[in-house]
Amino acid sequence: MSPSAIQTVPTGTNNWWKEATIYQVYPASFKDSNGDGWGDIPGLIEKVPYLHSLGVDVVWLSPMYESPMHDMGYDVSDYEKVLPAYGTVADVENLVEECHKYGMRLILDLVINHTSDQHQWFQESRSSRDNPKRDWYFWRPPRYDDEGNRMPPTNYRGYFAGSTWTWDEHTQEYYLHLYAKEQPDLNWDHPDARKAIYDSAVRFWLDRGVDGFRVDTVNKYSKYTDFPDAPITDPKSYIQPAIGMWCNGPRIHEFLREMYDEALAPYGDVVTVGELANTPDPGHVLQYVGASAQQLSMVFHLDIGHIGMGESLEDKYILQPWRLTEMKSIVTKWQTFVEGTDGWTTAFCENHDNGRSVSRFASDAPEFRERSAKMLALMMVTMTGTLFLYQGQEIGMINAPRDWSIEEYKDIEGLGYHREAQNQVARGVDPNRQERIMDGLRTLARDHARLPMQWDDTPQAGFSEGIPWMRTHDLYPEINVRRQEGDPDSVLSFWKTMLHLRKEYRELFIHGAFDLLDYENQQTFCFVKSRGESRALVVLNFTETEQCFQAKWATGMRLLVSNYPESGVASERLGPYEGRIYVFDNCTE
Ligand code: TEU
Repeated sequence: MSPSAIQTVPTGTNNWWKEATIYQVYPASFKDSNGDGWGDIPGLIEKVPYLHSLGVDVVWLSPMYESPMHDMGYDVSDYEKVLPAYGTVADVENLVEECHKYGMRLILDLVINHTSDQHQWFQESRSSRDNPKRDWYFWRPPRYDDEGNRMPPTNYRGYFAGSTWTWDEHTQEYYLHLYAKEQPDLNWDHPDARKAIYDSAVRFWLDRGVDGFRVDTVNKYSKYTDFPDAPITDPKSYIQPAIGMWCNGPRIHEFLREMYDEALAPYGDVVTVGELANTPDPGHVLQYVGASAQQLSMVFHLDIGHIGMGESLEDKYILQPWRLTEMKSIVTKWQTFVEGTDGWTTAFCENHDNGRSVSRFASDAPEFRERSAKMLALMMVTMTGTLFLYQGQEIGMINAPRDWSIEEYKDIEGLGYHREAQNQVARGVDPNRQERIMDGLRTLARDHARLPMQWDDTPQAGFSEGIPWMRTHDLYPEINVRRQEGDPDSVLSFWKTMLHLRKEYRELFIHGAFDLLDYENQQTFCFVKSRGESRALVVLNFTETEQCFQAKWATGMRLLVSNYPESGVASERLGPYEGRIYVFDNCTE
């Protein structure tokens, strides 16, 4: 069947992206076409038909720009060039064409809170205090303690452990970086810097046919530039979490509106999804995603990714026990906050910054892995909002084996926490912190999402004919696309069916109102979706033992789908990790 004949999200509809399924590709780990061990864009192009057959409408490509790769491309040294290991600008143009040929779209990752320290802009800025680009970044003089020791301008702790300030010997000042020292923060208060960002990072790619962006750290561009110290919340440390000093700053909505007006709106139907951190108030979120705000199409709410993490930034990778009511509260909040508004929401449970959902929220034990993956699929496809799927989620990929050593972990964030813990142990500050951090990384590390995609059972899972930059999962012979494509009972086949069902029941599943049932139950997650006369009941067992739900909820409904083929509608008993969807009859479009 020719690509053009294949049905996708209806084009030309109002806000086409609301009904789209968006699939995130982490370029380094998706498909390597030339055997250098790195995924690349020609490899991704080869897989566009696979993504289309899955039911993907939009590909979100994580950063593929030129970069020293300290943060796997989230440190951009040239927005207008492609990392040679990934390919060329022409390859991206070919990818746009291939996606469009299948009625699909392509969005890129917009990393504009910071550049790489190797970006020409920063190289000029750091060259001298009077360089015209000096203030395109944040430079501040040192402070001194009572003993005359030089100290950073503030006590801020960065995301990757350590201070957010690095000393520059050449110009005798510190520069700000919320992330790695190789990721200096751009000063959005400088109008010339903003204009250059719009030209180089945004228009350059929209001019090449890209359909939109996932906007990295979208609410961190406006800092409190008087740089007050953060409150002391960790008395044993000089550096303190300071997220409130840079999230939702005084000019953030002005900046995002300007970017919308000047760089996005002129291109028409451009979709944007912002990565919104530390914004618990739904009313504030609407200031970003309300259609009338004209800033962003939608945002990710990161708190589902924080389930099981330590409360503080310093303890992020100290694994915490979590209860299902925590997930229910988070999901309910972001499923319902747009009702009656002109805003829109998103649904995701995996991305490149988080451990695998089967391992984190259900069970990757051999006897439960597939049912867990399908149960989570049932939850996700019935969620209101634009649905995001992360590479490998469709085949039930799981976290790296717990016996892998720290040497197999490559991510700057997790390694920063591990190194900090080693230092704390060495200093006698906290003797078992290193083991606790390692235990947390085995579940929560960003690395788990970055193992090579598992295509088949040939060496390296068919990802590369070379040696991959990151170790391939030991279970790839069991968990891979080719094995599942031929199996009607596989996780992959289930996801394909579910994504099709989501489109068939789009009014109910994508646009319906969400109502939680039985909040206090710590074993099952049950909710109703409704739209006009249409109703769906979703019942999910998040445990490895049999659980009950109240059969009366399903009165008058028929079983639409279960991840247990032998389920019967009469049974109010759910097997381990069983999920079901019931609907009222004739409630499709
Ligand atoms: O992440 C933003 C961020 O703050 C991350 O630390 C995230 O909150 C955390 O890992 C928990 O999910 C974005 C990118 O997604 C991430 O990969 C980059 O490292 C970061 O920005 C810097 O660009």
